[in-house]
Amino acid sequence: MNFYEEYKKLKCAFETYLERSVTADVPARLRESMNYSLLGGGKRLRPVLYLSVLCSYGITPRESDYRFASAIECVHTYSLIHDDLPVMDNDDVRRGRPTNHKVYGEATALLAGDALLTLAFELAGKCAALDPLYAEAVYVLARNAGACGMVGGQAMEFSCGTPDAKLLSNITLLKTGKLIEASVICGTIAADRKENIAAWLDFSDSFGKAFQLCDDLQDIEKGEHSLASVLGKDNAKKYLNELTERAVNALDKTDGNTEFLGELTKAVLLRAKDGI
Ligand code: GRG
Repeated sequence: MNFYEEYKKLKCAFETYLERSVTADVPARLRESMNYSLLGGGKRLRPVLYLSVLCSYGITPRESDYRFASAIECVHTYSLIHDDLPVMDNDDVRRGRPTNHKVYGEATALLAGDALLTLAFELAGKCAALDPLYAEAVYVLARNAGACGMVGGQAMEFSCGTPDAKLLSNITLLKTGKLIEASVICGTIAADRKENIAAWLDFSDSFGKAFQLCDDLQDIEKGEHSLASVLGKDNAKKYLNELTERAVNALDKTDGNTEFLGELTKAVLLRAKDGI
């Protein structure tokens, strides 16, 4: 199986589980709005990262792992819905479709985001209730998603005017990096390989920075203020290559079979996510 086939297989197995996340007893319009964003495409990068860490240690993902991976995707989806709202980025289009609030209105979109964030911790909490191995992963997900993580990064972006390169890097570390870090570290915890956490932190640090830079580079022509625009296109590309190399090298120290993750890193960061 080549890399793209393997990615598709993991993504499909995950999506089959994800489809069951929002149960039929949720009020109809709220359920529709939640599923509009949760099941409306996306690369599923964070769940795939979580599942691939397990696979790197020869563990076939268990039902609890698909459940935990769904929790991570629920957090990601809520952040996108809220980020698109008029009070935040005011975006009309996401993944080539109208944003959630354009279809369901701002109140329902806000509630769909709230409900997805809550559902995330219902799913993650169920994993921990069934197996204490996941308890620390719930803590890591909460910590990285919240005020000291992703939400904190978003808050800094809104309150800092025009940030310089250092501040932009700090914002990225939190806003984009912390949920990627949580995906990788929760996978390490679920694999019961905490002795390898330092190497996975190294990997996720470089991956997270590079992922945001990659996104910045795709939008650089729009004239948005970003780390890529501050560094300039050529320097940003050079830095992206360096970070990608650092991420791939960090994988060597994780003590697992990381061939797939190495391919994933290069596909996401250097091939502009082609085929994913
Ligand atoms: C808490 C409201 C709130 C926001 C948190 C994550 C975030 C901050 C905002 C989302 C907007 C954004 C462009 C963030 C940068 C990270 C990023 C590139 C997100 C998009 O992730 P992908 O490419 O999305 O994995 P798909 O569509 O593939 O799921």
